[in-house]
Amino acid sequence: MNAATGTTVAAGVPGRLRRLREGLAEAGEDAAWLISKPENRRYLSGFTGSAGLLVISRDAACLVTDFRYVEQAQAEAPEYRVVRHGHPVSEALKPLLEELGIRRLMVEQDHLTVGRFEEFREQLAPVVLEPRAPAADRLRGVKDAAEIALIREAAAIATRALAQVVPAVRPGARERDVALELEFAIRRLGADASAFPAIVASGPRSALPHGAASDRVIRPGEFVTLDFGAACRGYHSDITRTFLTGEPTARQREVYEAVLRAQRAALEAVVPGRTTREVDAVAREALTGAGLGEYFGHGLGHGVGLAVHEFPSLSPSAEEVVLEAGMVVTVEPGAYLPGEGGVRVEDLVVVTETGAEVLTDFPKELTVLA
Ligand SMILES: [Mn+2]
Repeated sequence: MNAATGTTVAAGVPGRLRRLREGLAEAGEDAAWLISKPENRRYLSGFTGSAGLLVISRDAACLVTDFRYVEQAQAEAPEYRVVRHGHPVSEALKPLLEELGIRRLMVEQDHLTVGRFEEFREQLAPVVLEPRAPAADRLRGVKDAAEIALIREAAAIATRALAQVVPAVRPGARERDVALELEFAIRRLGADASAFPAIVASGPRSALPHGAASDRVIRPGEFVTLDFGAACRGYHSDITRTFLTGEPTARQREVYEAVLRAQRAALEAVVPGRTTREVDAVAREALTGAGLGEYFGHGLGHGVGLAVHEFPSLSPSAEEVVLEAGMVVTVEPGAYLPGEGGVRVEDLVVVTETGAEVLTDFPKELTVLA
């Protein structure tokens, strides 16, 4: 139960199944999805275990899992018929597909391994496997109130953790120790885990967009980028702030202010009906206008939910998607100057009916820590 909304995330399962089946109608009555991706398994069933396959046809919803998870699956996934499998999995899967009249199995092409695919193709014949882009990935793009409440909680924990850890970001501290402080704070504040290993990148390493925390000792007068998040009951947050460990040089101030202006302009542009590419372009043009366009080599942002990086992608090279209320995305422009250092400012926002609400409420003005 979620205290904020009075609902559970699993309460959304029937609606999610209905939306997935709308897509199945076109595929034909002998077709079913075989869901293997953990996030989609959880999203479509409510089952939180680490192993299991969903078989979803027009009329049936089955969760095939092993001895360890049968009881948990029955409790967490009441919409599903739970089927226990031994080894190989096909010994349980094949008769199930026969019973359900399924002759075509759509598999998640970006998740099922080649080994699993070959094994199932041989052992499940004459059922035909059809690799597909997972439809559930798109369904997950728009969050319901219970999901947004968990992401909001994960974001609040991350911002509170950051406030606690800022005093540890100072000359003489090791990047690795700052990352450890973040980990402690996140867990102490009630998260299940960090969303991902924290990025703590100082000095020239701040020019590495994904500089994992190293043994490097932070020195005076450097940029230090902290990029991290919290995980709460399957849902994630993601935030980045860049600090300075000394009075800024003119160049440092110029680069920081340009990134911050681009970030604020892009946040303003997050409105339902606008597209991912349009919002990306707002930040990109702002940085290009400041002479820093070539130093912003990644997309503006990404969806966040059961996965840290998910649909939709706010990038000039990804599929263009129209923003809708309920989408949760990051807005994270950066400028990375090789050998010098870099700046990124990232907020997590939920798209509302009229714009965007920032979930990672933490100061963004250039902050000197010394
Ligand atoms: Mn991010």
